[in-house]
Amino acid sequence: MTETLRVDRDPAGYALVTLDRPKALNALNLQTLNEVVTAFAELDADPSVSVIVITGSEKAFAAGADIKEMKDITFSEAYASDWFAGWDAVKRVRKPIIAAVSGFALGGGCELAMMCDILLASDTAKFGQPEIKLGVLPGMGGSQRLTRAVGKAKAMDMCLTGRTIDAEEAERAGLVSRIIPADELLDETKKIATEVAGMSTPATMMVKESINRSFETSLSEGILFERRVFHATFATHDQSEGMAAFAEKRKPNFTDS
Ligand code: CO8
Repeated sequence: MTETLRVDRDPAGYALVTLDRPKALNALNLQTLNEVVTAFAELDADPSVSVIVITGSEKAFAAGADIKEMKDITFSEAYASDWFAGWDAVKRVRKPIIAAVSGFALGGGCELAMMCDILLASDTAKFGQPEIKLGVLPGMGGSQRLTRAVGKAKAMDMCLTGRTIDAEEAERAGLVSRIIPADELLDETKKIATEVAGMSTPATMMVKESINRSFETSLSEGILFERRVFHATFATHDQSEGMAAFAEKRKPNFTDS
């Protein structure tokens, strides 16, 4: 039973996780952290789910870590409990995660979106790392992932001034892959999730693993990793089926095997 989010599995092969703390603009407290990482782990292990979607409300994807919960903790408490290290579990999810962002994605909200694999923005989305205005800095990977996504100049600008950027600027900078009108965001996201879920799941997982490897390794090691994984696809039924279907001019019937 979750209290700060809803989880809906769709027969098309994706699951929709909706952050649901409207009174706090989906601020991420420890309960939300536990519920998100537990839901993600369950969905990652569920063979009926090939893709995970995470979204918020039209007004806010998430307005950051919960400042009210955080404001009185001491350094010792934060250090001893490794405050928010639990979010590292998101990067261990092996199935693709799509973030559908409408409204505010600030601080930890922006950082959660950046942990995902496809980042979709509504035309009302606003991204920012405003922690500097609270006398702190991003603490869930923002200084690292934002820099890799948008480059040093814009990451420094955003993290040092705390300014938010709109969806247009986010797309120009490479932070998001598509902008979708706000009232169509959920439907379009579901279509994209259905499309990805219809691919061979071993192959989509290998795509995720291979692209993410590029952030952790040299180019030549990354290319070698990709080639070995590519070779491995020839051990799957879905590779035979996908290539046979192309030759026979029909739609492939992937079985995730
Ligand atoms: N935490 C807790 N409550 C919040 C948060 C938040 N991050 N954001 C909004 N709320 C609450 C407000 O307090 C308010 O509650 P109440 O009605 O009880 O006063 C309610 O949500 C609605 O918010 P507003 O009235 O402020 O709504 P507005 O539309 O006027 O403004 C904003 C929306 C601009 C998003 C504004 O709420 C805001 O600036 N929020 C804070 C944004 C922010 O600074 N985010 C960064 C937080 S720090 C962080 O994320 C660090 C992450 C890493 C931590 C890792 C630790 C190791």
